[in-house]
Parts: sequence; C-alpha cells; structure tokens
Amino acid sequence: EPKQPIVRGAFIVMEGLDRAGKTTQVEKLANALYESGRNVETMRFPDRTSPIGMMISNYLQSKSEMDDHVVHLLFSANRWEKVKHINDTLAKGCTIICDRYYYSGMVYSAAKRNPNLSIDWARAPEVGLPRPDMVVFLSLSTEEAAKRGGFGDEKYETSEMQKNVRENFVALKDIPADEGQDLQVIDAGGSVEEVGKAIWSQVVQRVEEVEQGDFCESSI
Ligand code: NYM
Repeated sequence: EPKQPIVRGAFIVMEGLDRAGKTTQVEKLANALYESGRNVETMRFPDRTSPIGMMISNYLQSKSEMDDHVVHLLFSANRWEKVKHINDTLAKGCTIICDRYYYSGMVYSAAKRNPNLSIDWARAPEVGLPRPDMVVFLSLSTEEAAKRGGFGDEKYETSEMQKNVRENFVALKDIPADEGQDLQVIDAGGSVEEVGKAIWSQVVQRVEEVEQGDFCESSI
C-alpha cells in the first residue's frame, strides 16, 4: 500500500555497560526494522576502521599508552568524523541504529576518576554533535552482569571501572544538561527475545514519529 514520503530516518542509540547485550540487540533491532520495510544502517562507536579509530583500538588493547584527556578527545573526534555521514544517511530516509555514542564517551572517561577529568570536562568536546531521537539504555544489575561470565581483556573491562561507569550513568540523569534525560531505561536482565520485544515496542513508535516529521533538529 502507498506510504507517505518519509521526512527523514530516525537516529536511535543503544547504550549500556559492557555485557548488557547491546551488540546483539542492535543487530536484532536493525533486522526487525529492515523486515518492516525500512532502510536501516547500523553504526558503532568507537568506529575502529578510521585512522583515529585505530589509535583508540590500540589503546584499548594496551598496545599504546595515552593520557586520559588525549584518548577522550580521540573518542570524541571519532564521532565528529562521522557527523556528515550520519546527517546524510538520515536525510535520505534511512534509520540509524548506533551501538554507543557520546553518553558512553562522557561516562567512561569520567569513570577513570582522574581529578582533572570531570563529566563536565568530558562533555565539552561532544557539544554540537547530532542528538539522537531516542536512546535505549540497557540496564543490567551487578549480579546479572556477573552471571554473564568474565570480562574481556580490553582496557576498562574491570569490576572497578564497571562500577564507576554504572554510577556515572545514574549520575548522568542528574546533570543539568538536557541529554541526561535522554536515556530510556530497559531492563536487559531477561532473555534476548524478551529484551528485544521491549526495545521494539518503544523504538518502532519513535521511528514512525520521526519518519512523519515529529522531531526537533537538535544537538547536544
Ligand atoms: N568507550 C566507548 C569509551 O570509553 N568512550 C567512548 O566514547 C566510547 C564510544 O570503549 N569499554 C569504551 C567503552 C568500551 C570500549 O567499546 C570499547 P566496544 O563497544 O566494546 O567496542
């Protein structure tokens, strides 16, 4: 049946701690949107394929050392280098499902508890990036996270860091900046199917709204 033309695609971000199931759910959601007849593209940050992304990847694998501020700015630059692509993709009516974005950027860097790297400091280089139409935050209890097996061996995959990251995600809701309110919390403790269903019911509604022009063009 004929559909009215799509104003633009939706920019949907999936956030959460390591092992919350983000990557699985991004794929699942993208497939479901595709099957509903939409153009959809998945993205992830860090995007390790660019020169900046390779520097980040080497750092995360402990192949190089960097000052906390330097790697933070690289994570941010890795988003800025994708802005044109994001905007062009949305403009042609394609929805983007993105695995992590500047919420992870702020929260992980500040979780290092470097006294000279506050959440406010971490936020500054992100200001001006396109703001998502919706952010799904996959929430996982400490106990449930522990059940999902051990950590990988990249930097930040320690119980101390994850504890601080969790605290920072909670604290993000209280920062005066609006984007603290962006996170739509979904319990990631259920089965892949259950979590997928919960995500779908919220996201499909938002995607439809955006396609029909119900969004405000804004940036962080
Ligand atoms: N990470 C991710 C950051 O520290 N800052 C950021 O801006 C982003 C996007 O990178 N532990 C961290 C979170 C992860 C690590 O991400 C690698 P992934 O999703 O495991 O590839």
